[in-house]
Amino acid sequence: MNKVVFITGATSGFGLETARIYAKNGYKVIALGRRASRLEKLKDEFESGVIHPLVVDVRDKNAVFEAVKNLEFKNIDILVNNAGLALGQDSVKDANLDDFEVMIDTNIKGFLYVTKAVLPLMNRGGTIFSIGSVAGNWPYAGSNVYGGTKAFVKQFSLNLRNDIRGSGIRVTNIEPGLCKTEFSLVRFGGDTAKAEAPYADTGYVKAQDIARIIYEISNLPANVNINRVEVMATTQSWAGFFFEK
Ligand code: NDP
Ligand code: 8X3
Repeated sequence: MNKVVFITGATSGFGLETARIYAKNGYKVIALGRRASRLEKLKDEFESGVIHPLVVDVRDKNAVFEAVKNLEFKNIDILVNNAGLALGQDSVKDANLDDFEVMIDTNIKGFLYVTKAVLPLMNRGGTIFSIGSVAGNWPYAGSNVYGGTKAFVKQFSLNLRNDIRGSGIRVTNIEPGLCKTEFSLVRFGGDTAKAEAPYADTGYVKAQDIARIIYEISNLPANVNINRVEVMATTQSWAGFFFEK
């Protein structure tokens, strides 16, 4: 019997590479995202019946619950709650309130809708992954609401572990630092120069690296729960405190 993995944000970046690694290793993959054409392309990479596209906006509560209710799979082994985004990196004073709301609706509310909808289908021994961020652990200028949403993801994931005690379901929060995906392109509204700048003249983690970490953790023995994993590029570290002079 093939194991089943449910991945949100499977059209790009971490989610896409995570879908690929599980599909290559014999899992059935439920791949959720808004861009149907990308999900179809992913489906065509594998034999029929491996990738199951789910075109859903995680911000749409009814659509999330309806899609999960209508799944052909009634048991899920792994949930990768990955869909999310940052919009802008301006100070609170200058930032756009609508952007704040989109981040909250996607990274917090959408994340919760998926968790609530999928949790009843999770198998004993399975794993729920949430994708937090170093931004949920460390402050930086312009991270304001984005970092706040990822701090929520971290704390909620730790609390979820307590709530599902006895279920045998594991919960792991992955907290990546600088990774090259479409994340920055989205954050800076499609401005390629701004999006490329963070990656110039430095190293970064690749989406395939995060996918591998998720895959390996899910295949640890069932008695082992990794609570949190913070992942940075070898070239990323801290700049220290700032003192106004
Ligand atoms: P990408 O932009 O490459 O991928 C984001 C994915 O999220 C896409 O598949 C997108 O699909 C999906 N998504 C966004 N909004 C929605 C929505 N409303 N409904 C459904 N799907 C949605 O970025 P990453 O792969 O880098 O990001 C994945 C996660 O990792 C995010 O939660 C991000 O915050 C986090 N992260 C990223 C880091 C980085 O440096 N790259 C570092 C730390 C954390 P579609 O647009 O087709 O709906
Ligand atoms: C993405 C990493 O440092 O841009 O979550 O916030 S960062």
